[in-house]
Amino acid sequence: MAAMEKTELAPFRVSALSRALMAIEVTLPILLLVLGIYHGFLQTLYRAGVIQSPSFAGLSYYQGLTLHGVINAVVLTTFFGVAFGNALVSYYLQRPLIPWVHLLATGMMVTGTLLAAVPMLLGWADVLYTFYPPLKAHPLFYIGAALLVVGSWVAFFGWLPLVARFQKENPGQPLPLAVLGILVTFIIWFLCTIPLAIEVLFLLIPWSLGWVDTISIPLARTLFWFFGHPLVYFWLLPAYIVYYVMLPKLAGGKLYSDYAARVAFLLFLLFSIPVGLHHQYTEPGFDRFWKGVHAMLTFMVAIPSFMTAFTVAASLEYAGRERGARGLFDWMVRLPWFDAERPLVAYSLAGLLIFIFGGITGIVNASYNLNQTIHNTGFISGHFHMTVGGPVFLMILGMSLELFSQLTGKPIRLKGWNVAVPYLWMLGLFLFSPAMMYGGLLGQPRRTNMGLSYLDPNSPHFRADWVPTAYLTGIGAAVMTLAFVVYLAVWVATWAGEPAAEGGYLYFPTAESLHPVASTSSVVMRLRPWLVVALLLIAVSYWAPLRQALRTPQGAPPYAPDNPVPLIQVKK
Ligand code: HAS
Repeated sequence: MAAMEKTELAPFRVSALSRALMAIEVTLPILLLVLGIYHGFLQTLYRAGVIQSPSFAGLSYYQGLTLHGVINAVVLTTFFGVAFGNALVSYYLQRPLIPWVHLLATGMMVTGTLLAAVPMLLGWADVLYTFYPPLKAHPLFYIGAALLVVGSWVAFFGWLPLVARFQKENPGQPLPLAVLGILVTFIIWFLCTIPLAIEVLFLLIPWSLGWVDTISIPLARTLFWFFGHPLVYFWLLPAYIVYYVMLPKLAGGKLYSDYAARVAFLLFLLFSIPVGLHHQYTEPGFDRFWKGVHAMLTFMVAIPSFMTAFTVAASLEYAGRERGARGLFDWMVRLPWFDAERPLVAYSLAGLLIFIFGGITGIVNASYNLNQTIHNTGFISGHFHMTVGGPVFLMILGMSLELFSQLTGKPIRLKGWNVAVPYLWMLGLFLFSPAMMYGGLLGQPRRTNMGLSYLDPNSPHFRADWVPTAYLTGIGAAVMTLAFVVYLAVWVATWAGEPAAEGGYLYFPTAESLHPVASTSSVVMRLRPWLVVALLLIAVSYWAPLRQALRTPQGAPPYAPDNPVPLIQVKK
């Protein structure tokens, strides 16, 4: 018999403590984002030759790029994942979070972020968000990053007893889809941050403290990418939760298939981790065979996204037809694209449209031979801005504002402006990313602290064919920055407004499934078997590459990009 899932739930009132902590979790990263976005914009101005020096505003090129990447890709996404998870678990399980766990988790994350900010602002951690050795940071940077990650683990562990109690008290009732989604997200996160912890604790911190002089580059990079690709699904899956669970209802319809949504989340659990070598195709020391295995598995991890494209499009078509659409494409027009009362629809639709191109370019990157052409070029920056800078970023903006409004009881102000933000951002991104990618195909590097010299006709590095793409990138980034400024205005107006209701009530509109929900005895209702297969796949795919990384010669001294001289002498 098909299981019964309760979709409509009453608003859930969180405790005063949780309310305050969640408000911090959504507000702090948005404040830091001001710095993150500013430095992203500066990168493009510098690359387009508009600003003359890589040390504009007192910060070096690599320092600005580090702030941009770490704030946008690590701090913002981790805080949002935890805040959204806290809200989903509280609402869908209708249970309060464990107060001391919530306090400990948020406290660790905030402390870690502040600790890591100090060396970044002082220029002692110009190591970018990948903190690849031989770039070396001050130990505080690594310790701060570790605290941020462990804080997010604590939050996740705090949800598990609530899930167990829900299952005990509701036999025969499936885990709400949103809860399954967030659990899969954080299981992936937990598994993939273990190799990161090993890299930080056993390689980077001792090296940074000067206990050892050199570091193994292949091993550090392999451990990093063991973490670094699954990381992108930690970013993406919260957006998928909204697309599956809330968007169909907000658009006026139903979720096409709850079953397909569950399978997609579970396939992410299987395939999002054993793929990291696709970031290392060009690195020596690993057998081609294992690079090929990771390439095949990377194509597998695209499947749940293809399923999502189908299921979400079918749900949207259903919604469009419920709204009176006729003919083949009319349903697209009927969707509430600009409904200021349902801004999450705009944030979702813009994100989905962008992700069509972000996803396709990911498949280009994954192809072993095509990757040789685009690796380390602007093509990669074009790709990831249409993924993490598309669906992920827009969902973080849209949902953070929604959560802020629910926690404070203050209705969102400047509603028309708010609904314009995702489309303005999309417009900017559709100039920025293709220009970056085309530049990449012309050979433009993905990072450069020689920006101006490429555009200066008097320089020996001058490349006339790079000029138009560098300008277009800058124009696109200006439009994206404008979109963020509008968003900030909406945020400030909302914050400054009067509450219209008591704050602290969480409510998420939730779609029913058009097709029956699977039986609770079905394998898609159980996490454990999928977890076992996921662990097996990880073991098989990483066993040999890790051995190969350990076998390659050890020992690189540190290197500072803005001062290209080794910082310390290697002891003989
Ligand atoms: Fe990637 C590099 C491959 C997805 C982020 N990626 C990166 C980097 C980042 C990143 C940050 O194989 C740079 C890392 C660095 O610093 O070096 N990526 C892939 C593949 C996918 C993929 C195969 N990436 C993502 C996502 C990211 C992300 C998601 C962030 C959130 N990526 C690579 C590879 C590299 C790489 C190589 C290394 C390259 C190198 O050489 O360095 C797949 O998961 C993509 C599958 C997606 C799809 C799209 C489905 C479309 C959907 C939208 C449907 C639209 C609808 C709207 C329904 C198949 C779901 C309809 C509505 C209407 C109204 C019409």
